[in-house]
Amino acid sequence: MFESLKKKFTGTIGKISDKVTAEEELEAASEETEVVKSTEKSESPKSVEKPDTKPVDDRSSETESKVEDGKKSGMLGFLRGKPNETDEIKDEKSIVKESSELETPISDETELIESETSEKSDDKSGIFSFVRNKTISEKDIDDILFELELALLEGDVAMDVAEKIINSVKDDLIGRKIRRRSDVTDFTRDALKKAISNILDIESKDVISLAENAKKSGEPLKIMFVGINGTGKTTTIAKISTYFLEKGYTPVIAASDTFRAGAIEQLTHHADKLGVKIIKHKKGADPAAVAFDAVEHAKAKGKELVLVDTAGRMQTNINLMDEMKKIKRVIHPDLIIYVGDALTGNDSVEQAQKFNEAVGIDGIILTKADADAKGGAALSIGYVIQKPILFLGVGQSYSDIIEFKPEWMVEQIIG
Ligand SMILES: Nc1nc2c(ncn2[C@@H]2O[C@H](COP(=O)(O)OP(=O)(O)OP(=O)(O)O)[C@@H](O)[C@H]2O)c(=O)[nH]1
Ligand SMILES: [Mg+2]
Repeated sequence: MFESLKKKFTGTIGKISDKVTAEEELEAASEETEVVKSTEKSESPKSVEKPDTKPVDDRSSETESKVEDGKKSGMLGFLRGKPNETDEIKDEKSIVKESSELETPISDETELIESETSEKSDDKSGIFSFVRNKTISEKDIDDILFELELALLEGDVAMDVAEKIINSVKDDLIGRKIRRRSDVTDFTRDALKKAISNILDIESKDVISLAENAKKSGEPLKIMFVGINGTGKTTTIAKISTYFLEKGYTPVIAASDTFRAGAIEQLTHHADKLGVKIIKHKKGADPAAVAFDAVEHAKAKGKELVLVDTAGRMQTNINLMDEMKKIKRVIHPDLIIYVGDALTGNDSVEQAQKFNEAVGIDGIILTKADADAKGGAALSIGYVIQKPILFLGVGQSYSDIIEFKPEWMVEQIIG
């Protein structure tokens, strides 16, 4: 689930960490070389007659060349990545030691290098993980975040959402002081988590407490399911029935899809398997009348829930959209739930907007999340219409439904 979204975010964390520390490592490496050179110059004036003449002492010429090698190895270390870096740092350290053997006094700067290199060696996250009081700049992260924004858009994340994430991460990171690579990694991960949590932070509905209130009041909780064809409305009603049955509430199902051939039979099949009462009329009957009868039945029998199945309809089909509005007028549902197919990405977000404009949606159930690698709809849909995702459909069996929790989603995609 949402693998591609996860890859994008974790890839970004890695890239930002590499970029921010790589530049600093390079500077640090050449600075260290400079320090070694200046140590030699200031501490061994006798061994060098003129700054640009050849050193008299063979060993100091060897030292010079090793220093140059050290400088190169610092650069190569950056280009090659971690595995060779340990040796290279050791080399630099031994060069420093050698230079101090040559000229007895050990300068403060040399001590500094030694203590820094030993700190590097102790750090398990990598020898070059130590950086010197670096501050993250816009230049460090701009390109990488632009790349992330494009990747999010390709992954069906809505434009507003992608922009909001990028801006929030920028605001959080630019100007942060870091000391080591792990700081960049942690800050970037935290910044992404915060940005995504804010996107998903939409007041949700606790359907169980709504059912409990309905039980106490003696009025059933009426939930109507809407959406375009084939998104999973009927299957979701069977899953939601199971969910409530397990929690001790008894639903009644209204077969208000009187339009599609086989729809009533399909729902009857589920209701029979679950042992749930279904109220149905003939194909072509008025869906609002079926829903009304189901509510009356629930009231008469003291059942806590009415789940109203409706025909799939395109948001452009005016007659069917009007029919849906009529069901709403007749039974006054407590919740209208838009059932969207996660696999259709941006389309399901746009359709949710249209259904919201037409009837007013209270919550969302995204189905087929089990097959959705992109995750764009799950990340964007709630933010775009400012309604909560209540559940995710994660398979084809009755128990394949999970409550949607923003923290869970953040954990899925950032870890
Ligand atoms: N993998 C997977 N398949 C699902 C999920 N939910 C529904 N489906 C499948 O999606 C297909 C359509 O499901 P339905 O419940 O008939 O969809 P519908 O919205 O009622 O369709 P219409 O009544 O034609 O509008 C079925 O094959 C379901 O098994 C889910 O969460 N995961
Ligand atoms: Mg159906």
